[in-house]
Amino acid sequence: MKVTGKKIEQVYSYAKERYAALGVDADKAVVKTVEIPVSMHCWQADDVGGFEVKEEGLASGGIMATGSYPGRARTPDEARTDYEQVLRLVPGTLRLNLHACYAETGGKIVDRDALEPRHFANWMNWAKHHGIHLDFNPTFFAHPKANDGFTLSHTDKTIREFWVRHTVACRRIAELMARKQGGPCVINHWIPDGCKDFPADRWTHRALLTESLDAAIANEKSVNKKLCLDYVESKLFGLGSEEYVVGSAEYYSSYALSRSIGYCLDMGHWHPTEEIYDKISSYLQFHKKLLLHVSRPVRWDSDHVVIFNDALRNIFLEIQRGRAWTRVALATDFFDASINRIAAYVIGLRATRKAILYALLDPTTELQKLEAAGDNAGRLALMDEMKTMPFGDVWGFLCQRAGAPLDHEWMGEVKKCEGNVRWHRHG
Ligand code: RNT
Ligand code: ZN
Repeated sequence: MKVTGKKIEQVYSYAKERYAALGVDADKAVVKTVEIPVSMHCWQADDVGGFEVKEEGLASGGIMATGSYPGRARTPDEARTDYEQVLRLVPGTLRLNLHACYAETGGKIVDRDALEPRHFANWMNWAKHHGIHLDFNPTFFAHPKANDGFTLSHTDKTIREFWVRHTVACRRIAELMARKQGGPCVINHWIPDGCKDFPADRWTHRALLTESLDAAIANEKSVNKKLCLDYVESKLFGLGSEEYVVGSAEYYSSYALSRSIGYCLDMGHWHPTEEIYDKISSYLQFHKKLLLHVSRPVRWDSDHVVIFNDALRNIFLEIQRGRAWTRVALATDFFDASINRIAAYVIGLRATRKAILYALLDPTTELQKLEAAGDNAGRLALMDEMKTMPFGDVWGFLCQRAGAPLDHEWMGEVKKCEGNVRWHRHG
């Protein structure tokens, strides 16, 4: 059934009244929701493979996409075609979050420490053409010098220095991206460093990591820190680093705070039942800004496609209730190779945008009033009633206004081009 534009406006105007009765301005929420930038990760399109010309002896380095659904992007052009379709199907401001291994070096092997902005010229031109900004990440995995599980914290100085040079090279690329796009570029540093079983020395790697990060970031003055916004991402465990991860939450939150750089929390990087919503108001007492990696762990850091669930809504509700929207940067981080990859993007990005809208429609003032009056039952009742408010009608209106399809429409478009892709893309 085709829902007409007029019908969407009619149901929206009823929904708007319902929210207004709770002191919430739905028009404002809709406008603000589409303005909040969400940085879309480049790596769902090709299963975190990257496009660099590779040397021998690769390892997965702690990241692995599972599944073999056809249609993986095999070239940067195929990936960009996929992103373009995603941009058409997802409402709101998107950025593109690139990894260094997506460099285009014209068929030549260029090692990670020799990467230059020109290797990302196609990406910058593409982004400019589509009016979107870029973010960036050094790639510390899938490389011979990451094969034994340590990079910036390796006990071998030459290996550490290689990765320090890579980090600096990436920060220069990020700075240039920022200059070209006329706005800062977020660069996120995640390293896989750690080991499978009990190390006899947990201390040395952490001390070495501090030395490397200081050399590459804190004391590296050649990069403009207003343009290149550095974040460090913590993790509890990874594939092959189950017992010990050098860059733990305690390590990186302390490092970031002591060096005035940003801290990144990924939703999947904690104990299995631990969620991050409660951490936001703690970290933001002391940190200036947080980068949030929007992901969905299923029993472990599995990077499932993000859906509109409590874990996601609670994060954005926290940001709304603390009026902290300007103090967080949002980036998606999931990869599922077992389903259509464009659909994966659209599901995850639309869910993220929905959860932002859901939070902006929260009757925060009313809830906080009830709490101040000691009416805890009233607070709980209103929180639960919000779940059956006509939220979907506001979301439908937002999609229409942003020129994006409604929820029941976009999958048809993905299916239409899936036939083509299945036919052409092998391997
Ligand atoms: C890995 C981290 C990291 C990566 C990307 C590809 O556990 O979550 O953010 O997913 O850098
Ligand atoms: Zn992450």
